[in-house]
Amino acid sequence: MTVRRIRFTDREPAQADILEEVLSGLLSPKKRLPPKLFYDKRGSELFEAICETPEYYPTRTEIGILRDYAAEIAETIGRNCILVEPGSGNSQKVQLLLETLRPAVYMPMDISKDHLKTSVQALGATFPWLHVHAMCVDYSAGLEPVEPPPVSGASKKVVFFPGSTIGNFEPGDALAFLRRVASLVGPGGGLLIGVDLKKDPTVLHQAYNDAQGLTREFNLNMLHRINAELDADFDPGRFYHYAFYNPRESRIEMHLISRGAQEIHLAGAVLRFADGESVHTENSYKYTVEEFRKLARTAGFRVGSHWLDDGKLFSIHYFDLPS
Ligand code: AVJ
Repeated sequence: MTVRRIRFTDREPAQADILEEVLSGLLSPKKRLPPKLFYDKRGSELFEAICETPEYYPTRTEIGILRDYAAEIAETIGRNCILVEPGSGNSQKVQLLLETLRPAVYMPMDISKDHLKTSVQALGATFPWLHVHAMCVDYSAGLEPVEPPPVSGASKKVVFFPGSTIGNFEPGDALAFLRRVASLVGPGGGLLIGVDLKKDPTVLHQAYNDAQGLTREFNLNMLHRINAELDADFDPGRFYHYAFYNPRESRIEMHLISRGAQEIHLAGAVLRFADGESVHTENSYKYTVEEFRKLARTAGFRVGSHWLDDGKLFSIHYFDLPS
């Protein structure tokens, strides 16, 4: 049995689910909003612009590692895998691997339907031999709906999770996520994952406080989005972007800080903000190579090779499960 060359499954989250998450986050004693809400159309564009800034090193560094080691990485994984990418965005990074890796099928998953549709079309045109099964889904709600279609000649399942997106998870949630990946790929399966490394806190600080103010716009865009999609009346001009490295927790924290006391209306609820009160919008955890290998081992993986850039800013790891 084979799949059609391009398939699209739509499980886009309903507005009602987003509203529920936003409300519960903003009604909790420590206000928070989930980082996945950054990525509407404008947010995705801003993120791509952040990746071009001199300060934000992770994306270009990871791309450099993928370029330099594509052949070695592909050889480590082996041909004809079922390649699953949660949070694939514009699928830019996987393109550096496809020609050498030659997967039996590529399964990009993303919460943003427009982004996904555009990138699937581009992939289809650039890689005419490639089978694509795209899914519009919120993978943070679980990897269960991702069960790949049966593909003839497929060797094993491999999850590709670049970009240090794993850094958005609390360490306990990161472990739970790795366990879910392990159960998705099963015996013989693998995980290729990009992880940002611990480094000079000033370098980290600058990466989330770029001089052009794009990270600031990206953070504040969450409020614009909530206004537009959930009928709220945030004045983004009355919030500061505040991002810093918390070395005790090994994480960048991004916050929106209320300038003065204010009341915001959202779907019939009244939200009160004290002067200086924060909405925590993102954590971005940093690991050493050893710390991350340990986490993967705890999740049941066998640790394999890893690849770094010369500056040791970023890491890409391959882990697998014995067959
Ligand atoms: C896409 C989650 C890896 O944490 O560095 C960039 C997002 N936030 N600048 C990160 C982000 C602020 C990014 N991740």
